[in-house]
Amino acid sequence: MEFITYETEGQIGIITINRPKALNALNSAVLGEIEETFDNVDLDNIRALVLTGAGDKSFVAGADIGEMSTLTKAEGEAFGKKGNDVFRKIETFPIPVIAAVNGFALGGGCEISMSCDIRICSENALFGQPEVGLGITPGFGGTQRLPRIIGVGKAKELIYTSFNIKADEAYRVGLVNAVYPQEELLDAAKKMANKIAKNAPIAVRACKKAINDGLDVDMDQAIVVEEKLFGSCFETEDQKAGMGNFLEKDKEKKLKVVPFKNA
Ligand code: DAK
Repeated sequence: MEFITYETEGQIGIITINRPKALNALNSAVLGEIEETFDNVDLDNIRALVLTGAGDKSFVAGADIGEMSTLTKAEGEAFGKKGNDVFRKIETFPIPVIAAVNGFALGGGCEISMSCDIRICSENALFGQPEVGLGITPGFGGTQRLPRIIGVGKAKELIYTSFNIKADEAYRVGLVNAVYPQEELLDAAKKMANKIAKNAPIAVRACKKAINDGLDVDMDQAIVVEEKLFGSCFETEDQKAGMGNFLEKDKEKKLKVVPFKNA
């Protein structure tokens, strides 16, 4: 692949968007490679992913303005659909995806980070939806995910004004969970991914599905979503081993790490 690096370390995978000439901006080729990378993740062995950008300046500086500038209405819709399909794939991917935002996260960059489950960032990160300044609306889910993550009022302010916010403000409004010095960011993301990977994989996947699917429906339906996924855990070896170990009288065994299995 030309623009994506994918590495695995034990049970986690690290996807790096690598297009330094354009600050990792997303053109059709990059979007295609991101999709292909996710399609090829070995879900039998990998339990969490980290998504980051190459270099120490930019996570993703948006959709590629050069490529977009000459689009017709139909092409614009097609480009928007391509991005949205890839971002939705990330959002609904069976295992958790952590965005390690290591610099600019503007437009499509902010949007791809919001399609991940969790965002952490470096101190030099900058978030924003500058689209109205370019004569367009956020087109890769920004109008939908930003209000869901930080609340309607703040999201409308950021989108209408096209103001960028720095890492500390992103943390204050809940767009990111934590801020790290640049050189510590990737390790922090990997550490979080490894913590996730140590837990029962089927239960973790069920949690992601329960949270995502539950947020799309009213509370009565959401509770049913949770009940079904909760019930499904009782058909797993992980549940038997996890609870069995807890109930063991033998202290040694009780504290033993459960050898969680995949489906
Ligand atoms: N696209 C293409 N190239 C970009 C780019 C981008 N978004 N961002 C940066 N680059 C390129 C620059 O053109 C420059 O290339 P060369 O001139 O060296 O060839 C190189 O990266 C370095 O950038 P700068 O020289 O500008 O670096 P600075 O440090 O001075 O500034 C910056 C960094 C990130 C502040 C600045 O580059 C910048 O403002 N970039 C644009 C940021 C932005 O506005 N991003 C949002 C793009 S709009 C839709 C689908 C999706 C979207 C909308 C609609 N549908 C079709 C429905 C999404 C839209 C967006 O994401």
